[in-house]
Amino acid sequence: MTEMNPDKCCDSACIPCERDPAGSEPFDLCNYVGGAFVCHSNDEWMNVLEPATGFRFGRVPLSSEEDVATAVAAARSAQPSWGALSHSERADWLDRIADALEACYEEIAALESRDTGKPISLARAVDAHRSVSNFRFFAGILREHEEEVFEMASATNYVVSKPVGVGALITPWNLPLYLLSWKVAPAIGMGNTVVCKPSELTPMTADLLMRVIDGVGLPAGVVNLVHGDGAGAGAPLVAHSDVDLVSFTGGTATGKKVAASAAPAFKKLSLELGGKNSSIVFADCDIDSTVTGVVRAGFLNQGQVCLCGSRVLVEESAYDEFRDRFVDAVEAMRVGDPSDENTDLGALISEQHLKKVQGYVELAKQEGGTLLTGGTPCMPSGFEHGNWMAPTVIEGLSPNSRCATEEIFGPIVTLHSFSSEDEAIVIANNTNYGLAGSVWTGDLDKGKRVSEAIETGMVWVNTWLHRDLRVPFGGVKDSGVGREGGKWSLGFFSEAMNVCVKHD
Ligand code: TXE
Repeated sequence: MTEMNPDKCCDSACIPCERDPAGSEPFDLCNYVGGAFVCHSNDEWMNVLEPATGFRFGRVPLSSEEDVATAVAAARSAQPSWGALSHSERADWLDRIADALEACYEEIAALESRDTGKPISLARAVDAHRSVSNFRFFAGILREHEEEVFEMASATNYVVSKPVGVGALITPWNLPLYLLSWKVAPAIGMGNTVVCKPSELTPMTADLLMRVIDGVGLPAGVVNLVHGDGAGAGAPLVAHSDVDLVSFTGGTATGKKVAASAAPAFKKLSLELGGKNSSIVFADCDIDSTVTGVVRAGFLNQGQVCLCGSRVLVEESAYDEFRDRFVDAVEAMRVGDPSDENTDLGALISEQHLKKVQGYVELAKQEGGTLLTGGTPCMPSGFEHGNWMAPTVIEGLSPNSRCATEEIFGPIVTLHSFSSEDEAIVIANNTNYGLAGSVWTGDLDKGKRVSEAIETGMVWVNTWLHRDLRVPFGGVKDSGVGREGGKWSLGFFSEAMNVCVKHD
């Protein structure tokens, strides 16, 4: 690992360049290309800051188009032999990676918590757990995967799933390893080779995954990783002529750029983008479990999950009681040190993002909203340089207001009332997004009926983020294109071919 070059330290405007007290972190990250950790071609770096403290605890390479081209070439040369393996041989490799990840479970949780600012309890229960599960799950369904056969009177049709080729896997900062593993596992499982481009804001666990992959001895070039920002590395990767497939998770605005770049070359494309999801609360719900569930849906990961229920629609007759119980529960959440086991909410990802989210508090006031709680920075002592915001609940906004229809991606929930099932559906559908949602009711038939009427990709009834990895995951409208998950991932990361054999 290249030692940090002190005179390349950050400029005077940055936060004190304090190393992690334990001093245990690899400070300068490298790319991983062709089975080796390599330096990037220029000397451009970006500081990796702890969201909670603002301290720098690493530097990430700002790689160039040249670095991207080298990684794509390594993936291309490895693809034929990797693609020639059987599903079960590749499934064995996924299990080896899962085993090795599981062995560093606590390291994943601790690193993810430091890199994203999320509470350690969440990093352990969600990020670390799902990263291991993703590899295990796809190993399992790969082994079960049987090619379909369609018989005719005079012929037999065999469906053959062939690798697509070289894939670009681009991931965001909110669930770094959870989302990267969600793409890597099925992509290589179906015989593709990949170039990963994690978010420059949260590169640490992507680096850990490369160390795990290197450690298990995965054939060189199957998985490659280029660190960098969107313009310097992401865009050249999507545009590279030898990239056959792009799986992107991130913001809608960026998704449009990715689509515009990939479309002319007819690259296979999956876009998991933003969301503005409704939690619909009917008067006949179990209010205790609903308050708990809707608070979790609204504020998990400081509201930085595309599935978060950031607009809460409550049936008129239950509104006052629900609102009061909801605000009490929000105010009971502990905001603080992400490494503290008792912390419920950590820091937001960056100062820039904090300012964006705080801007919506001001906008809400201009749009006629009333702050019921939060809306202010809340610096836990000792964390003055962090990106802190109290969980915020706003009522009185029109459901058509910008705050109620634009993705804020922070700890802000708006409350709205509705008088009928039909009105609830109209409000839920009045955003440009269509990713997820939840419905809380004692009448399960109504729960299913209302869910199906919402223009979205997935809805939970009386629960939230209850995940079966076999189901389709993805959205409609500005929330993206395509589905991943289970057989949908296997289908996306392969080309289905039909061979028709005539017989007498
Ligand atoms: O996403 P970006 P960010 C939403 C949320 C958030 C917004 C921005 O609204 O505020 O997206 O988040 C790379 N070509 N979600 O900044 O900018 C970039 O380097 C190719 C929802 O994380 O879209 C990073 O690796 N790549 C989302 C990745 O794209 C480019 C979760 C995502 O960056 C690129 C996170 C380009 N032109 C944010 N520009 C969800 N659906 O879960 C950037 N990148």
